[in-house]
Amino acid sequence: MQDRRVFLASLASGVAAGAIGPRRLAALAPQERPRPSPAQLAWQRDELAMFLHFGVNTFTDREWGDGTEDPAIFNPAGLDTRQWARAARAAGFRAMILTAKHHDGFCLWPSAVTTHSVAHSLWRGDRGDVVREFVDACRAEGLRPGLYLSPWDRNAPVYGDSPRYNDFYVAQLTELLTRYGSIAEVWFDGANGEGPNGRRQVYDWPRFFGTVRRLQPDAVMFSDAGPDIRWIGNENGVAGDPNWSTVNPDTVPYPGASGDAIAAMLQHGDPQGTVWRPGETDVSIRPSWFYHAAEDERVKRLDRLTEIYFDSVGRNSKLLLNVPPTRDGLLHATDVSRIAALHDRITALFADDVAAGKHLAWQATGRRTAVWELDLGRAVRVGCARLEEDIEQGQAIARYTLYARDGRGGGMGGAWRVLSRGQTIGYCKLDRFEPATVRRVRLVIEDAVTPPRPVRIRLYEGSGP
Ligand code: FUL
Repeated sequence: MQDRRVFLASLASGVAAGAIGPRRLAALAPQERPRPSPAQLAWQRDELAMFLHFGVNTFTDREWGDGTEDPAIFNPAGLDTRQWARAARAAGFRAMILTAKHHDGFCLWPSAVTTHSVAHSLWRGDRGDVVREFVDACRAEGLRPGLYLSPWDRNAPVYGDSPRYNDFYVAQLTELLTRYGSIAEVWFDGANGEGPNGRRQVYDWPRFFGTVRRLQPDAVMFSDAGPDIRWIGNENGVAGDPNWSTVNPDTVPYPGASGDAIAAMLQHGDPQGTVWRPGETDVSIRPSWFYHAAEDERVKRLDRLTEIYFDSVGRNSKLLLNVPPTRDGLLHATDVSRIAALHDRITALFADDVAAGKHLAWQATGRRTAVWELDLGRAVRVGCARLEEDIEQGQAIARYTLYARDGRGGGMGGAWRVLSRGQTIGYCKLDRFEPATVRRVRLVIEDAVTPPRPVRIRLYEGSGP
């Protein structure tokens, strides 16, 4: 087992775009630090993606189906994937990920290797294909499609007969990755239950990852163990603080592994990490992942969603917010209005950057320290900062303090006071603080893992709830 783990880890790091060998950071020149691939950059810049849990569980009112469902129960009479995509786009989402197959094994596309699929439901005769309608809707609304294909399959008779199930799973991956055009993200969860024969399935992760790379070289792969995107380590909508996009791949050898060191690596990443593998924060807008009418009054409130946004996007992560379709095949009106309200609030909070164009000199004060000053030109009230590193060059900042003074008496007056302190920044760090009237702002970089580069500072009046 140990050998296999080491092998998997080295494969995962080798498969990761931009991966470098497991040398110590101290030996690395800045240009050797891990950096994102174009696909990882595009993934991060989406900021918001919608997760859609949909399948036989929607009709049985369960969260984990056991694979014995009659396909005939799947009958979303009013299914309208354009309604999903329009609601997502209007609320600022840039990607969507659909559960093409959950643990029950029921396929939302007509898979040739199983009868547990939409092709054996009554919906749309035997011609239904939810994945096709989903991908078409994404394209029509300019969203990037992603697919979740559960490795754990409680229906497949060959599950637990490892080589045979791995063939079966690769056949399903191949169908999904060859029939529907470009797929932006492939989502592997780590759940791994007992097979019907009592044996555990040993997944051939190297083969799965290799299949995706070969068939969709521009897709990112998500799992606890990447190789491109890592799970953030919880389903509460909270990324770690700090949250490094670099990891040590040996710490999380395969999806589904657990332990304290793994939990910490998922939450925080590792400033010494040798591989670029940013964290994705998945959370449901409702208590459960699948739609249950009993939860219609328990859709997360706007303030909670705003907190989640600050704790994920605002901590150098990406938010994957689950909005599950109903039995009609539509997003519920409450959920749609809640994501629209979130969008309105975020848009209002970040409407007016009072620091735009106001940066003064960036000054290196040491090999790993620097100071960056802004003159806002007039006294303005601010309550929130958005800090951004140029992550195309990697992630460097390890500790900073944001100061301001009110500038009374011609711009230089008033004492410097602390607005916020933090550790790393990465793609986006959102700091909220007690609203203050400020004129001069100073970002002091107190530590960095490589010589720091100028940070983009945006300042806003509102601080949110
Ligand atoms: C987990 C699954 O067991 C849950 O049902 C859900 O799909 C979540 C996003 O991933 O591994």
